Amino acid sequence: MKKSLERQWWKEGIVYQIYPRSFQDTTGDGVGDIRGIIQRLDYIKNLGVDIIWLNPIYKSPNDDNGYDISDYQNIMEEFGTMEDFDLMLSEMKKLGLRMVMDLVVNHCSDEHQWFVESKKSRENPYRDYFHWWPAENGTPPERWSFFDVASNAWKYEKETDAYYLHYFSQKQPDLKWENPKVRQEIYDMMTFWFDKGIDGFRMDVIPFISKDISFPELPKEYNGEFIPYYANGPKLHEYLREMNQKVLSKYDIMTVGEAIGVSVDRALDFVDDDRKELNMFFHFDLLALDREEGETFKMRSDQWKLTEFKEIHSKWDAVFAEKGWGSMFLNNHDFPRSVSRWGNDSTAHWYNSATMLHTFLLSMKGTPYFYYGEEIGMTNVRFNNIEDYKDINTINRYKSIVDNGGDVKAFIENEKDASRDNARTPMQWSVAANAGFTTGKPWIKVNENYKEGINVDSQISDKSSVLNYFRRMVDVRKQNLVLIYGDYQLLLKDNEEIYAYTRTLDEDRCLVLLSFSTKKISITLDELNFETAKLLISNDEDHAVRVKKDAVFSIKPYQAMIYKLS
Ligand code: TEU
Repeated sequence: MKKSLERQWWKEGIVYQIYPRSFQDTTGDGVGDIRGIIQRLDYIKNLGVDIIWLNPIYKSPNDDNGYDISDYQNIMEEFGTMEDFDLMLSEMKKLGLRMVMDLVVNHCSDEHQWFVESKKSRENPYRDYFHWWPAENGTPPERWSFFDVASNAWKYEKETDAYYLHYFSQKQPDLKWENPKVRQEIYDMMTFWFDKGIDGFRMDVIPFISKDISFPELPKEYNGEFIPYYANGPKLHEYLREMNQKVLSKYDIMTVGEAIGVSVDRALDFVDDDRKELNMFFHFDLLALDREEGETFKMRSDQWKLTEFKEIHSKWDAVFAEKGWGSMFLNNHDFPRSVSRWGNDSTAHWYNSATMLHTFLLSMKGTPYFYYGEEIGMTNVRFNNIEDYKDINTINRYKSIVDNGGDVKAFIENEKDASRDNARTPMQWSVAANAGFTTGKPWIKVNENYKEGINVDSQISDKSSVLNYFRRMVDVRKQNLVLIYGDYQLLLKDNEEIYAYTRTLDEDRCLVLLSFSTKKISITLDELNFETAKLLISNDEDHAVRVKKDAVFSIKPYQAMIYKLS
């Protein structure tokens, strides 16, 4: 049997990602908390999902909303206590929900005890936990940083007359994985959480943990493409195998790496079952589709094409056809809301496109990951003013534009589509003040469209809501193993409006038809046998008319349908 057909709970499960800061506040401080998550577990269970992934909840000064951890074995004060955490975990277990935590170990916070010690003196026992460049060796070779105003990943420290490396903000120093003590600390910390009973880790920027630590000067070909030059380093797989052997292999858990910079040809190095490294990862190809070439944050000036979208998914499906396993997602805390980005959030098309995208994620091979609020079709907030943005990424890029006399107006326009804060606004629970998220002042503004039907309360009682479609579609996936394990085959490859594919497992075969168009489209699919076809789901009451003889479909704007063919 193909390895990819071996049944596993993490292949059959559906993941629901929570950004705890924005999910549910119970204390009135305007920040979501663990008690809030506990309060909403019944809601989550009723969605039909199985696994909850929590963005970081560890102690953190919040320079990058928890991705700067100052204590890996404690809880962020704003979120609650370890008792709250233990209660949340046991409540989840009672409901049969699994919990995946975020593992952020390329870097920690500069307020972590390790770094506080490390910067004290060159002789400090923690000195070698981080990458230091002594100033007497001259200015360190250029390294680019994501969140640094000057895009410089080296920060000078006077006390010890040396620079430290930070691929992200100045408050996120990179850990030195080459030091076995660092690795052991991390494995012990992972063991601590597994022993509590968590079910896995999502691994933040995992390919960055290994670097060429001789820090060579960048070659001429560099041209800003930093990933091939100073991420995915020489010891990456050695570390992942060691981590697997020392920790992961001891538990029935799942792992998903955030595989920035990993292309199809290297994919199986991470997730081929025989290599014993990770179970799944998130690739970045889709995320780059609507951005300028080589730019993470700049929107493309022309429109992305459906054929490109199909090509990415077909290419990645093929990689995992025999071994390994994929992961499917359309948004997360780093990228804009899926309906605004891949669908169409105008009044006319919001419902159909949000439900069409649900149909897509839940009918593809690979574990589907949903992001809180996606189930109700939450949209981009599109802030007009820099003061409304809370994300260090936007704020520091803004500062750098101001410093360089750049076009501030164009920057804000770009952020309306590109910013991470689009996806970080509070969960929209009801029409109550602040969408029922908090009784206080929310840490980030709520999207006002909670008043116009984009909230849980209004949708839960409405049979034909985005939310209830989501639940129906979850059911369809669960009832049809073919949608989980079946082979994927693309049809109508060159069609720019309709995404059509089949899924086949032994005798079972489904046809998925998805419109990405604002127009009514006709297609012919005469190569398939529709004799016994049965409609499993459609997001439009007045669903496609199938003319039996020549299999002509007339598909409405953003319509989605799944037919069981045999
Ligand atoms: O993101 C890594 C990453 O590459 C992002 O910088 C991404 O390119 C960017 O967010 C696009 O807008 C991870 C986390 O998911 C992110 O939230 C953290 O800020 C980052 O690592 C640092 O830990």
